This record gives sequence, structure tokens and C-alpha cells, in this order.
Amino acid sequence: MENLKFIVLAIAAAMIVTASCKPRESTDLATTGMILTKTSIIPKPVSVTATGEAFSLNSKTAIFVDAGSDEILRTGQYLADKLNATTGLAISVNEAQAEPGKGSIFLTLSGADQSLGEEGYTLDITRQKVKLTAVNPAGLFRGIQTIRQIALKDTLSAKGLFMIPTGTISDKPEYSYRSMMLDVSRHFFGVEDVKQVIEYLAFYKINTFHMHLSDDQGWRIEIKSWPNLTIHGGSTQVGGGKGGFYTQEQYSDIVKFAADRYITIVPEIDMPGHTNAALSSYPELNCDGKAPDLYTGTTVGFSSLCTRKEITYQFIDDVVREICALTPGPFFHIGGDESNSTKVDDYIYFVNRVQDIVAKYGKRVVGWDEIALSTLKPNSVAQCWANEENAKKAIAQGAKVLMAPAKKTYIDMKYDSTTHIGLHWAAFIEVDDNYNWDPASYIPGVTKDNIIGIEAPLWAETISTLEDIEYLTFPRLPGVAEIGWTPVSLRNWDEYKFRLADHARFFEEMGINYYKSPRVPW
Ligand code: TNX
Repeated sequence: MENLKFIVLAIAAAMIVTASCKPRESTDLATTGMILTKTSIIPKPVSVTATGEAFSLNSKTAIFVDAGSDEILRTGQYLADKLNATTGLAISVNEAQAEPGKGSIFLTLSGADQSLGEEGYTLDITRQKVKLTAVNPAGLFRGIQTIRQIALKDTLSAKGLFMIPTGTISDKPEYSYRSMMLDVSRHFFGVEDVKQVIEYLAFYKINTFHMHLSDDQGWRIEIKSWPNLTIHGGSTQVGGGKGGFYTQEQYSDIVKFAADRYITIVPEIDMPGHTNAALSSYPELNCDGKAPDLYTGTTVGFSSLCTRKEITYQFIDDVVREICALTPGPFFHIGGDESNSTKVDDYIYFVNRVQDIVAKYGKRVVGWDEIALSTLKPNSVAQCWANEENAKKAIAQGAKVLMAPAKKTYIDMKYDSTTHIGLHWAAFIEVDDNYNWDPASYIPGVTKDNIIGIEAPLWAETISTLEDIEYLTFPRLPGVAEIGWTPVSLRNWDEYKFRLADHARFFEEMGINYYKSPRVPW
């Protein structure tokens, strides 16, 4: 019986391979009536032309990459590792001496369409081979995520046969900054958990990982010139657990792990508010010279650095210098939110001085939208989370806006009133609410040209394990990734929800603890 089923499926597969359908414009490689070629790519590519046949991924398949580049070889190996893990095949990676032949997956920078830019790629799939072309190695890395998502498992897969539907995909992102933030301060998450999150980001072509490294409850990155920040300030967390911190070596390891996936780390030191852990570690940072106790609750807005003391700026200079030296990316996030116990004049004076310090170390400032109250440098970025007037102030000063409206992208918000973790001060955010909006028309007067990108922040007051992170992140992260990558004209919840439902197989394969939203047809 099993054998008969196999033969029938084999015949069906052979028919797909030989059937020659007319190429058609589509946003999917799906070919009507042929279950085997149904694909669900997230984020949805810009252009897809399906040709209705299939490339067979099997024990004879080999990956080839341009010769002479360790960087591209690494991307080839990454693809091989992922495909081998999910298929059980042993696909090898080779440097191509000439154009590789039948049965190959070829990753190359030659002949790329220059208009696809920094992260774009072209994928040409025929029955004979798969060819991935990009202007930059980053584009190849984005493109291999598409290959991972279209290598289809079916009954034949038990026999070592996986189908990749044929056609051409030409793809590039809508926004250059597509980000997730993880708060490692309210609860600390170790290096392995962080790397796991970065792996998830890579799968959805997200290119930025914002680490909220300090807050009232904990200081999480070693600063050699101010060691008590972590020894004392990193020693607890919300609820009074033991907290933790990254040594500089561990932070560098995270930076490298992300860079290997073309993901930029944006480190955040939140100031002048959200600084109780620092104030508790060094009495001289307080206006009254007295160090407060460590804090393990979840109230916001009560702490402030002493903005009129010179030592405050020496402290910030040291912190920014040490972190910038470990951070290759162009951004440094200065926080700046909810400084409710800093006078407005002091706040403005403070943010202006801190922008100069960040510039001195060669980085671009990102800050929560309140920083627009100060005099922004034209290359500063205001992260719009709450106050639309602040977003307008930022663009009036020539700065860009990073869209992270709490009502849409705060993935620490509960899905509905029954969600067991998360907050709900901004909204309940079901999966469709999270997906169904356009950054370029969300705030009247803030248009696409003003926007650098989009971020989903995950605050950690109520979460303490990787399973918790996963539950709030999935399935909302794929939607945020699609908003950042795919033009709004190609996005539609009623179509997206079926692709998302299909991604349950990836969530399950990766062991992700996801929320089975009733609004998604799983
Ligand atoms: C507001 S968003 C905060 C954080 C909290 C978060 C909880 C922002 C810039 N500040 O301090 O963790 O709400 O959702």
C-alpha cells in the first residue's frame, strides 16, 4: 500500500516536472491544482513568475558558490546546514570553477541586477538548476531564506526527494531598517537565547537587532571603566531574580553571530531616565550623591541621571566609547523615553550633549520619540512609539523616523484578554491588527521618505524564558517582517493569513512555542 502510494505520487511528481505551463505573473510560485508546488514565502517577494515545473532537491544536489570568497562560502554552508537539517540530505558546498551544471544550487554575485541594491536578489529556478544572484553578499543571504522556505516536504520526502517549484523571483526590501528589539534588562536573557532569537530574525529577512541593555532593573553590559555597573547593577531583575550581564567578550560574540547573518546590532543605553541600576551602582551619578537601592518592580519614570553634573558626561563618554568600540554597526540608541523626573530644559540640554558624544565616536543616534524635543542632528533617528507630535518635530528637523507604534508593533502586548503573559496598556494586538497597517500612512504628514524602517520591540517585564519570548514573538514577527520588506500594494491580510498558517510547519520544525491565534486558518 505504501509502495503504491509512492508510485502514484512519483508519477504525479513526474507530471509536474514535465508539464510546461505558461509563465504567469504571481506573488507565489504556486501552480493551480498541483499541491506539491504550493509555496508560502514570508515576507512576500516583490515579483514572482511561476513556470509550473519543479527542481528536485535530492542526494545528488550540490551547492556552488563564487570561488575565492570566504564570505559567500559561509553563506553557502549556512544554506547547506539548514537544508540538511530539515531534509536529512548531505548537500555539499563547493567553489565553482565554471558555471555549475545540472542539479546545482549556485550562489553568485556575477551578472546581478544592480537595481536590486544592498539586500535584493534574483532567484532563477529551472528543472535543471537553481541560480541565486545578488549585488552584495547580504542579498545572497536574504535569498537563501527564500530557498529555505520553498523547498517543499511531501510524502516523497521520505524517499529523499524535495521539490522546489520553478520560476523567477526578483526581490528587494521596501525599508532598509527592519528590526526587532529585545529588552534584556527587565529580565536577563543569556547568549544562547539571544542567538536563537537572531536565528529567527534571519529566517524572516530582518536586518537589525536592537538590544535594550540598561534600565532601572538592570545594567547588562560590562563597562571596564565602571565595573560596578554590572557587578552591582546587573545583579537582579524584575521580581528579584539573579539577573546577569554580558561580558564584553560575550557581547562581541553576539555581534559576530548577528553579522554573520547580515544583522546589525543596535545597542541601547537608556538615559537620562530608566537609569536606577546605574544610579544604584555609583552614588556620584545622583544629584544628592546618594545611591538608591536596586529596583525590582515595574514602574517607569522615577529615575534620572543628574544632567547638570559634569561627571554624568564623563560617565556617558566612557560607556559610549567602550560600547561603540565593540559595535561595528552605524547606530547607538540613547533611549530618552519617559524621563518624567527630568525637567524639560535639563532633558533638552542632556540629549543635545549626548548626541555630540555619540557623534564623537562615529555613530548615528537613535532615540525614543521624545528626543525630538531637543535639537536633533539631521542624521539622528527618532523611534516613534507613542507621541505623533514628536514624530512630526523630528521630521521638521530633517531627521528620520523609525516606526514602532505601540498600538501596532509592541509585541509585549497581549493578543487578547486571555493571554497569560504580556501587558496591555497600549492595546490588545491580535495577529491581524499587528499586520494590517501601513507605516507610510499611519501618521498624517509622515510619509515614506521620512521613514527609515520599522521595529517590533519586545519589553520583558512579564517574560523570563525563551518560550515566553517565542510566544509573544510568533506569529507576529513574520507580519512585521513583511511590513518592512513588501510594498504595501502587495499586502493583504486575507491572503497573508494563509501563508502565515502554512508557516506553522516551520515553527514546529524549529520547535517554536507560538500562539495559535483563532484568526489564522492553521
Ligand atoms: C513603555 S516604550 C516603555 C518601556 C516599557 C514598555 C512596556 C518605551 C519607550 N518605554 O519602558 O517597558 O512601555 O510596554
